[in-house]
Amino acid sequence: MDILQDLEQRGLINQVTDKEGLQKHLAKHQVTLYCGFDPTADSLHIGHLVPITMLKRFQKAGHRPIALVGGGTGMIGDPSGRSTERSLNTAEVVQGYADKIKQQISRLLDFDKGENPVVARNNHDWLAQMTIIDFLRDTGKHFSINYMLAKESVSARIEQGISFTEFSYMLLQSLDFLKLYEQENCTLQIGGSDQWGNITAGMELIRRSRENLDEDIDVFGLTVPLITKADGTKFGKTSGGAIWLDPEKTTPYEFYQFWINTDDRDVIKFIRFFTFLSEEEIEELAASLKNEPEKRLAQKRLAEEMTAFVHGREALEQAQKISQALFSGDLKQLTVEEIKQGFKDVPTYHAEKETSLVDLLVAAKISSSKRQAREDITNGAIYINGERQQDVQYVLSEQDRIEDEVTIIRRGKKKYYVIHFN
Ligand code: 629
Repeated sequence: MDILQDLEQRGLINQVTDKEGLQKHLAKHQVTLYCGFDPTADSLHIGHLVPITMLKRFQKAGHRPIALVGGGTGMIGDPSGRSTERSLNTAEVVQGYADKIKQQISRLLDFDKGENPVVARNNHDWLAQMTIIDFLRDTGKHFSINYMLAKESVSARIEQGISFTEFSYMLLQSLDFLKLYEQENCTLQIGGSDQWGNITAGMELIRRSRENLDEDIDVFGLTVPLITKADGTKFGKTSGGAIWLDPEKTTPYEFYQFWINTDDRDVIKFIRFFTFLSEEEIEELAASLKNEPEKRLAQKRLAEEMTAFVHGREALEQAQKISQALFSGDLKQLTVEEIKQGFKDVPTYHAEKETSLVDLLVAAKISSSKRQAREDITNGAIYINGERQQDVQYVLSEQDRIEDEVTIIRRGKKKYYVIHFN
């Protein structure tokens, strides 16, 4: 099976400029392709994982992917898929984001390794050098305003308004494709469906600026679909915000849990989209989902594959350990580090070292009054580090502190509180 058939089967193709042509092109050559990532934040998020794994799929198929960081375009701001103008970041901020994003991509894609390594480029290298006169003469002259106004990214903003800055963005991305075509023989650009207009504009620029050179120009564009969820909510967002790839922003445990919580109706589709599992393995997971959904084997496999891919095997094992401890209630096996990951969104309270359980429950607002606290304890609703405590006279001591730092109180089945000691 060729790469396009594999992508098709996985549902990863939204639009292709010339499917048969591309199929032949990929069969005949080792193709250099690229995808761009603008430094608009200090981290990529899970929405970026589809194009990143796409680059890897092409690499595995023997082609040569370029990951382009938009150090130049990030200074301008892509209007694609956005209803309002972006606010500009300073050059220092964009540069800082670009460094972080390059690092992140390099960890996921193993730059410079093996036979056909992933190549990293930064469009700041050529865009920042360019003079305004060259830009308007050599690039601008190939585009009519009519063509640019007809692009979805612009036409969708006519009512709202769009600055000349964002309006011009498509020319910069087009220039990138031309540069990479000339310098790297890059003949395919991929991206999300929001990038179709920019990708086809680049193909147009390549054709027009080289039309006198009497060469066969084989360039292609391919987009992946927008990820949708069966319940209609936006993919990749939780109540806590975006799911980031940076472990400092979204811990590996939270990342793992995000995938574990995938809806039954979405899980097989997501496995096709995001993982490298074979069709046979996917069919097996689909059968398990149908016959023994309570086992959640498909969700577990998806969470394992994604957590290992983004954070590594060790972080995956830790995320599984935390999940297991929280599920069973046996928290003593956890380190403070693991507790911090697992209980990031749980209420915390700072207490004095010598404190009675009743006083702590009231002070930390776990129970609403002393009377309620005593009742909660005698009723068996209070757990210290996973162990029920029914003595109303109980005073917390060193033994209740994990690594001499924290105590986890649970009230009822699921309400957790993290107590730090001064
Ligand atoms: C210069 C910059 C290029 C080619 C592309 C670019 C970036 C592009 C863009 N992409 C999005 C981003 O940076 O804005 N103009 O966050 C994002 N992309 C991945 C997918 C996307 C897209 O990085 O293409 O569709 C998200 O899945 O929104 O020469």
